[in-house]
Amino acid sequence: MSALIESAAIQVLRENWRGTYTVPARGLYPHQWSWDSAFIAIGLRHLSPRRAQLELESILSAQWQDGRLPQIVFSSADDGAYSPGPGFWRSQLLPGSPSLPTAGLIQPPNHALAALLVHEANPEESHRNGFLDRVYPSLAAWHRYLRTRRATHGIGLELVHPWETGMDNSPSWDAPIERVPGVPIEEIERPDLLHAEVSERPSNQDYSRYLGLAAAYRDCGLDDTNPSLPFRVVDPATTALWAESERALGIIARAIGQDAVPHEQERRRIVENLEAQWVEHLGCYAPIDVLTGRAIEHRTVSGLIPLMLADIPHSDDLLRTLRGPGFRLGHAVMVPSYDLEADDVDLALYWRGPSWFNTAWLLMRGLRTHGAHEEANALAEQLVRHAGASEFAEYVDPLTGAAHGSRAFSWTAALALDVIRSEETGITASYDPRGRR
Ligand code: 2M8
Repeated sequence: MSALIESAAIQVLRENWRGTYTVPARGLYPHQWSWDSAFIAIGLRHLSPRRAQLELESILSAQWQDGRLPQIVFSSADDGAYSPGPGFWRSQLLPGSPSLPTAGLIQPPNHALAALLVHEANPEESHRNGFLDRVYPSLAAWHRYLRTRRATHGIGLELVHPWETGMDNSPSWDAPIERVPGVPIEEIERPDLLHAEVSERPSNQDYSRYLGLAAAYRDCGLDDTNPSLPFRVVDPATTALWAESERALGIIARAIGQDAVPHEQERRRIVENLEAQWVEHLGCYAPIDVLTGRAIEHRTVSGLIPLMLADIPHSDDLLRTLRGPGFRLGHAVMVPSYDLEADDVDLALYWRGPSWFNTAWLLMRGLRTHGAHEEANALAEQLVRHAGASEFAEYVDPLTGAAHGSRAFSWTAALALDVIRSEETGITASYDPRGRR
């Protein structure tokens, strides 16, 4: 069974490969996306260390002078394939832009974690070709940007657009996005709807505000501290990935003879500050609306992802919430993106209920970190099974496993492959179908 899924996953990654990087999905997402590439590299490391390295190095080659890694690197000047495209961002006109056309926003920082996992898959080859020496300065500059430009209130990374969270239309962003003036609906182009059902994508109303907000950020020259930006949130999953990547940076630094201590100190600070996002009565972490100073009180999968951190004080509470009726660990298909008991949960709509494979993979690591090996094994098994059964769907119904969004989605294939191969090679304790770990 898993041999068939494995070869189908490899086929998806082959078809989506564009020579130096992988598109998330043909049609719907025709460029390189930042956090997708990091997840994809984690799968590619089992096929070819060089290809996994290239995947990461091509996103790093689009780094801005201030250190930011862009949400999207546009593969061509073809403006019609995806909106907003290179003509919207006009990145070359902005100060400090790279030579490649990119978006100005960012995405969650999972890159240093991916770089470490790519290295660990084949340390000899990685040392021989100098991978860590090459990527460390860019990754350190990325984290410097995050610390100096995006952590201004000291409670976590501040994100200025729902796209930056990677969980675009999460119910958490409904209230803060209300403040954003939208562009007129008739100006909106939706090439995405040529490739996905209307009912499975954000609405035109959402897009009106997404575009209005992106234009405001572009027009202030990507000034992260500009007081006129109407959307500013701190998000638990992004904060957890930042901490985990800072840990990885410390390990990378030590491996190449650099000072790991600043990364370890920074990680500790991030984890301490994460506590500002804990909401006791929800039993999970929740985003903060920086402009009101208040927690955004929804139970979403983002608030559970900090489980991947070994030293948080609330791991037992998170496990309880995961196992409870809202997320039904072991009973639902993987883990839903939103509380199944919420009045407005939608089992087919993107980040408002369906189960996603990247969050399942992160939670699987979290379960192992906290010793819940049987549940981690069961989640790993579900991840592989539903990836195959859904033809590597972008996301699935959390009760039935029915496929939604695009098919042949790269991070679904990559992470399923990672789970299968990690067991074979023993490089991480990620998957054991026989439940030995
Ligand atoms: C989705 O987001 C893009 C915008 O970045 C979109 O909807 O057009 C999200 O699921 C995001 O997390 C992901 O990185 C991207 C590409 O897979 O698609």
